Amino acid sequence: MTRKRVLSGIQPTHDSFHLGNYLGAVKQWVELQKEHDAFYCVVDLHALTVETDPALLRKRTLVSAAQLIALGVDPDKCTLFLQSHIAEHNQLGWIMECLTGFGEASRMTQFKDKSQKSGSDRTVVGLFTYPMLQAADILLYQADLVPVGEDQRQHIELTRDLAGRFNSRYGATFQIPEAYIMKAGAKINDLQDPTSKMSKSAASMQGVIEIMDSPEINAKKIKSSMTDTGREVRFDEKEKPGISNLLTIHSSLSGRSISELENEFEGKGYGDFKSAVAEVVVDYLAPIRTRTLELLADESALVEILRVGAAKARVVASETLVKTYKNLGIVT
Ligand code: ATP
Ligand code: LTN
Repeated sequence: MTRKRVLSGIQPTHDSFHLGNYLGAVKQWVELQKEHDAFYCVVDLHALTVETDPALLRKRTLVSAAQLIALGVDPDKCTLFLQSHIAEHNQLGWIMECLTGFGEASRMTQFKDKSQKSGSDRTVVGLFTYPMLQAADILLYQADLVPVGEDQRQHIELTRDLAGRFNSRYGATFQIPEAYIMKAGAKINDLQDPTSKMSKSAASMQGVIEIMDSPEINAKKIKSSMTDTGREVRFDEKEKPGISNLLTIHSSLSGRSISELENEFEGKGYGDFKSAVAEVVVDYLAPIRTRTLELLADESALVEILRVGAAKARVVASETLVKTYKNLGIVT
């Protein structure tokens, strides 16, 4: 039986991934590579929709790739590459743009939210066409499954519509992909504002655990996380959002169930519990940070890993593009 094909991408828009990115996304990537034919890319071209200093883009692209590897994305088990290394993404992206209605693209909520925030003069056209490039990322690899967060569901729906539209106009060309929406339990909240998701665009980073932060900083952030009322360590998202979030974090990293943790901390205070969570987080992240720094120290070896990944990706991408061009009537 052939393995199902998986594709996902992550933007290199920050100096470090946070715990939400890991538990909500990358951890699933690591799981899926075991039984699937997985393609994972750092979508550096998508990151150009936000103006970034060139040195910073370069650094963030490499640190993203290094963190993925340190977190367990294994270049020997999956195909790990940079989007910009495969020109076919832009080539198919244009075709997707020619297939998408203006109104259809205007209905994308991520575009509406982001463009509203910056105003039309500061919104680039690339932000508008972002979902069509994302569709190309997915369809080039004939992906069956696309692991993403809930916020990406609409983009995957658009990708499915575009693939279906192309196939019915020009003949069977693309696999229709399915969104593989990660489980709700994997949503990690901000430590200071535990009713909002942990996010790299948070107003303050005090509630955000970053993989590349030092163990001391991360331990401190957990110990000074927002304290709920009461004293009991119990999972109750309404009454105790802070403690519930910490229980989710502990359980996801230690592999122990929430009820086991509730029993262990029965009769103990929040202070003891926070120290235990800090220890679990620090013990888990410290080797990952060290491994990321090691990978970054040998930049040419890291770039070589990405080139090898790109060579594997290119075989599939070019085959799909040739088929697409032929079906469109482009002389090849
Ligand atoms: P922003 O909050 O600025 O939109 P982000 O921190 O959500 O950015 P993205 O680059 O959009 O980061 O997300 C990368 C991946 O991490 C996505 O698949 C997203 O669903 C997931 N993710 C981000 N934050 C969380 C979180 N707090 N809990 C679970 N998953 C998350
Ligand atoms: N838009 C996604 C990132 C992304 C992606 C992809 C995800 C770009 N191309 C292809 C899955 C498949 C995001 O913002 N999380």
